[in-house]
Amino acid sequence: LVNKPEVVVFSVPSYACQRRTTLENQNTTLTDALSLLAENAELSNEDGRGVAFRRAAAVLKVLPSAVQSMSQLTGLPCLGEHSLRVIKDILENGASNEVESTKKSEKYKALKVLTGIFGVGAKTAARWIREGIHNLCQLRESGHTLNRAQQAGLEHYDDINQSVTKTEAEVIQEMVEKAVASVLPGAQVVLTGGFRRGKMSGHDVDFLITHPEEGREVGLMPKVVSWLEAQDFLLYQKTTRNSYLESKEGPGRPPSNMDRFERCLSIFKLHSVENQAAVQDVTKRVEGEQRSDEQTRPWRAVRVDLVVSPFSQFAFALLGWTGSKLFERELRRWAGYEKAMCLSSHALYDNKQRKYLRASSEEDIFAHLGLEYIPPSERNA
Ligand code: TTP
Ligand code: MN
Ligand code: MN
Ligand code: MN
Repeated sequence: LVNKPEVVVFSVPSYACQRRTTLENQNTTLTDALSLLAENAELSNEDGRGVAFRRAAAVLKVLPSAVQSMSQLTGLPCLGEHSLRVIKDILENGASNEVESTKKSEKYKALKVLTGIFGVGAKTAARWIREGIHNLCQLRESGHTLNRAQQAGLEHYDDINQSVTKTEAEVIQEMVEKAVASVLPGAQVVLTGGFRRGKMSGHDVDFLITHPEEGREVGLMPKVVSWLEAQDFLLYQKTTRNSYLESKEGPGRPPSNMDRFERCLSIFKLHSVENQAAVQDVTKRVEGEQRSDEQTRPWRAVRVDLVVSPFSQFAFALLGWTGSKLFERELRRWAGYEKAMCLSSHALYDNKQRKYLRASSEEDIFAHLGLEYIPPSERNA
């Protein structure tokens, strides 16, 4: 008998919400390449293509070892013709022409720079590029009127495009907890988004706020914002009120990806950790800021998202705001296609039983959906 060389054949369930995706990834070269193509598609308003590349990358993220040959990929879900071609190029030539030329293209570079401005999405960036605006200098010179968010985004561009560390997220968590405790004792603050999934850095910090007595959370956000403003902790904020009740969203109308919670998109003024002590003391704070004119300034701008949820919707809101974005999308797709249910960040509706299913924890929601519970650290699809 001849010993066959060992070829690992992988097997992966097709929905990301059926899989455990940790931050460990044995195929970063392949997943970085596919993620770049996904990003380029999203920035070009081609969401369908973007999702296809994201799904392909997510499958490679859960493989227990590095892919060596195309034959190992036989039977894996979500790997379309295009993604397979990219993978093949990288395995055979060390790089993909399509990925390398995308990275270098003027359009991709301009889209990245312009959408790096807080408040500028793919559509606005595309319009500016058609007018010949490819960078911040050209934008400033164009005389375009920017909205308040974009002005703040431009002003704090470098800070906002520098990733937020776990330590910085923890400091901001303390600031938010203090604000919330001051205006509504008993209210709860939970860190969500990438940091709840165990990431060591992120593009922003996300929080979900609730109160165990339903109704007490109403009107909370403006009070939290006023408190933060009084402490000079905010560089920018825009609060949107809760519009869930008047939306008449529900079984007849599938919910949009955007939820309808009261939310605040903001930019925090975070004093550097060495300056934390000085922030407590107004006299020292003034000294610190004067010193900054000569040396470096003692604070940086950080993007923060605050969301307020009624207690009865808290489990859905927590699941919805923990991400990853692909994991969320896959949960909703699973609910719809496999279970005839409609999942949002507010509720879960069963189309067959024609009723809403209650949940007081994320575990309850996975159980309703007939899925094994996946903890936040394994939702990094
Ligand atoms: P993000 O903060 O965009 O992403 P992230 O925290 O996973 O990664 P990063 O480190 O880059 O910040 O979104 C967090 C979650 O919030 C994501 O799962 C989607 C969800 N979300 C909503 O449910 N509704 C919304 O309107 C938005 C903007 C996000
Ligand atoms: Mn985030
Ligand atoms: Mn993000
Ligand atoms: Mn966010």
